[in-house]
Order: sequence, then C-alpha cells, then structure tokens
Amino acid sequence: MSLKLCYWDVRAMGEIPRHLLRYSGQDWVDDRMGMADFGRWQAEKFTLGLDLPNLPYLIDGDIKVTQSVAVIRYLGRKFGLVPGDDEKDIVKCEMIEQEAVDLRSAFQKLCLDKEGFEEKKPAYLDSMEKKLEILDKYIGDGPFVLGEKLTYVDFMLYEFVSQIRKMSPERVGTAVNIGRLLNAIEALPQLQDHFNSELYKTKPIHPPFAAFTGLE
Ligand SMILES: N[C@@H](CCC(=O)N[C@@H](CS)C(=O)NCC(=O)O)C(=O)O
Repeated sequence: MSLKLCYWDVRAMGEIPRHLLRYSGQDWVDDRMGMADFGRWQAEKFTLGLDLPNLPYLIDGDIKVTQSVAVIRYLGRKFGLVPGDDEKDIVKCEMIEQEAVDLRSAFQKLCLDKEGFEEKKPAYLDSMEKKLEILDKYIGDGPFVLGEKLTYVDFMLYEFVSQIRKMSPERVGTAVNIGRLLNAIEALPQLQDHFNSELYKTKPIHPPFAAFTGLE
C-alpha cells in the first residue's frame, strides 16, 4: 500500500493527519512506533528518502512529507479540505492554523515539564482561556471555521483543543463556538468508527514520561 503515516503511538502531533486519513475513507497504513521502537527509528531515520527526516512522516507514492503542518496541508489538498480562492477565507484558515500550532506548543511545553507542571499550570490555564476567548469570537457561529465548509484547519482545532480539554474541560467549555466546532467534528459520520473505538478511548496524548499524558 502506498499511503503510509508513521508516528509514535500517541496522539500528540500524529492525530490530525490520522483524522484526515480516516475521514478520507482511503486505505492507508497507520505505522505506530512504541517506546521500544526508538532504536528502529534511529536505524531507519536516514534511510527512508525523507529530505528532512522527522516524525510524523507521510509517504504517498513518490511524495514524502515531514513537518506536521506540511503533512496536514498536503492531506487537506489531496482530500479537498482546503479553502477556495477567496482571499479572506484563505487568510482566516492560515491564521487559525497557526493559532492552533501556538495553542499546541504552549500545551506541550507545560505537559512535558515534569518539575514545573503543578506550579505553571494555573498561569497556563489563564492564558489559554484568554486566547480561546478571542479565537472563539473570530470563529463565530460556524459550525466550522468557514461556516458549512469543512477544511483541514477544523481538524487541527479539533485535535489540539480536545487535547487541552482533557486537562481542563471546564476552562475550554467557556468557548461556545469552539465547543460547537468540536461537536461538529465528533458528529462526522466518517469518524464514528474511530470515536467509538478502543483506540480513541485508550491512546494517550503524550508518552509516559510526560507530566500530563492525557490518561490521568
Ligand atoms: N516541527 C516538527 C516537529 C517534529 C517533532 O518534534 N517530532 C518528534 C515527535 S513529536 C520526534 O520524535 N521526531 C523524531 C526525531 O527528531 O528524530 C513537526 O511539526 O513535525
């Protein structure tokens, strides 16, 4: 099979491309590496023909992509989940794409900070809630970023905000438009098998060495 995504066996940066691939209905290989596969990755890393070797990576025939946002954008184009020609729509998607990346970076920084986690968590939650409030207004009634038109950016917001929601459902819950978007993604018929699966219920967001793995 020529369509393959490889990443660690956690949600982190791998779950958005996985959602896009599940949504597409195409056959693909979900190559997941556990903690014990670190040696396998070290051995393979520079042998796969990746120009910028990293994880996640996507191989689609002779197209090889790394950098998670490039992977997500590629799959968005491949599956028709991109804005059209309207410059305002494009700008809105690209701004929210990067806002989602910022949300994820701050969350990951806190979650991987084993020593500082408890002390830094309250300030993190305050700042995250303020950012969500502004983003919530920008998104508007939706249900998606571009109204009824679903794009890859909705999958990005869904995954990164739902990761944060695992830590603090009450603080994320104040953003009602974002909440509507999350519900709309969870209602997509193409993702029902996944959301009802053991994989969805049991997979951590971060590896076991994190202060917050998402299985607490
Ligand atoms: N900016 C990159 C960061 C990728 C990254 O940090 N990948 C981590 C896992 S989250 C990794 O284990 N990379 C493998 C490596 O560096 O060898 C992206 O968004 O894809």
